[in-house]
Amino acid sequence: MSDSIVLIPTYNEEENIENIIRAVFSLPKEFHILVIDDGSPDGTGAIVKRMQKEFPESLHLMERSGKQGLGRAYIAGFKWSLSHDYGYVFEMDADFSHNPNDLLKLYAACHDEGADMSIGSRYVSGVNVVNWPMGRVLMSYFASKYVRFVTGLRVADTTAGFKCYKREVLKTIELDKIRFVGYAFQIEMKFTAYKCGFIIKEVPIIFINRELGTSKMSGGIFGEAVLGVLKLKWNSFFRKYPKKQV
Ligand SMILES: Nc1nc2c(ncn2[C@@H]2O[C@H](COP(=O)(O)OP(=O)(O)O)[C@@H](O)[C@H]2O)c(=O)[nH]1
Ligand SMILES: [Mg+2]
Repeated sequence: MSDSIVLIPTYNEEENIENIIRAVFSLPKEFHILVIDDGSPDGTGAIVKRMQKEFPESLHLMERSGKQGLGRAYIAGFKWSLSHDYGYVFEMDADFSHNPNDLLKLYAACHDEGADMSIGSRYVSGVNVVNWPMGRVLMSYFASKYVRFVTGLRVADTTAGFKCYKREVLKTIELDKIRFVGYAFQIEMKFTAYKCGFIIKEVPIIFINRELGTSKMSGGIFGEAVLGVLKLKWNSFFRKYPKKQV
């Protein structure tokens, strides 16, 4: 049994999925994995099923019908994790933009250093993004500044999707009230955790653009974030957030 589960959402990641699973399972600490696959036409799910024979205890697969967006996939994964006994729940991409070795740093921040949520952050010390086109780096960097300005959230990398949550955070945040699906989903999760009084810690990481497969994010996802942040802030004036139990 492990106290930690790594959620990996996938849509057409046949080039990456096997390697990322093996990389997580070769870490010095034991992590379990839940792959949340949105019916990838390229057969990502079938690869995971084959590997489950090799890792029957530690590799889990949730198959969903059709591409429903990153946020929906994670919400389903969070609920699954809560119905099992995991104390630490991680978000990680399948494409090696997030280095699986950094799971250990994210875990340490929550397990040993008092954080309730830790974030693998690209912008906590300079800009640590490798091989993204300059336009995308600038967009992501200034998007984070914009989010900080509008929401008051004191996090440098607000759209980061490499995270660790203590179980209590996911139990307290009302998951059914989380509405966004793309980058805005990542912002909404951090903002809600902050409003509930949880301690958030950023851990510096280097984000490397994928070498295999293609990005699934689109302009619509970006648009959702720009307006979504304003909505999030506005709605927060009228919402009573559940508080962290001490
Ligand atoms: N289940 C699921 N996974 C998704 C969806 N969209 C993206 N992903 C996965 O989310 C992760 C990040 O997506 P990616 O395309 O690399 O985004 P980028 O790094 O921002 O360009 C990858 O593991 C994708 O396979 C979706 O709609 N459903
Ligand atoms: Mg990616």
